[in-house]
Amino acid sequence: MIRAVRNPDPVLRRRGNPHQSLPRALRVTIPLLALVAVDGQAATWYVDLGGADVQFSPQFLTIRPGDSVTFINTGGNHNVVADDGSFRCAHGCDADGGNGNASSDFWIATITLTIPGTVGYFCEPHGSPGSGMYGSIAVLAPPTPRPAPAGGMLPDLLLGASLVALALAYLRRVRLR
Ligand SMILES: [Cu+2]
Repeated sequence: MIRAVRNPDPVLRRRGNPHQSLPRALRVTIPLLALVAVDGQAATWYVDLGGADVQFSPQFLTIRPGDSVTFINTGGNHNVVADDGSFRCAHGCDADGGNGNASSDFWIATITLTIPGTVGYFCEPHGSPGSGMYGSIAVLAPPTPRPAPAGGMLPDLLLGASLVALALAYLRRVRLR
């Protein structure tokens, strides 16, 4: 018996046409679930361009360092360009040997962000940094271990000893009355 098993690997899942094979809700939910279930493992996020609205959707994303964002042109002449010039993509990205010129073809481009901070981006034909067809990706700082309280256990021990001494002094005074 052959059973169809859905491959949970986001890299393999991107093969073929993810826009047709994955409903919008799943494309959002799967990375979210992956993020919750496999803490610390990189996730893939999806951003649609164009289609019925000349905008990025979702317009604002918050991801973890090492996560990937896949932009999918759903219709119209678009590209995606970082405000700081760190990427310019459409049929692939300029820096990776692709062509970031705006195109009305169906195209998919994936970037991976590792440095914490916020990266703004826009579509050259329809926007500029912070206006028109634009968006941003906030990359969270990696979680840091909570620092131990200053002085370690000593303040707690001193406080405890003081309370015991006070209690003993009180008891002695009560007994002497
Ligand atoms: Cu556009």
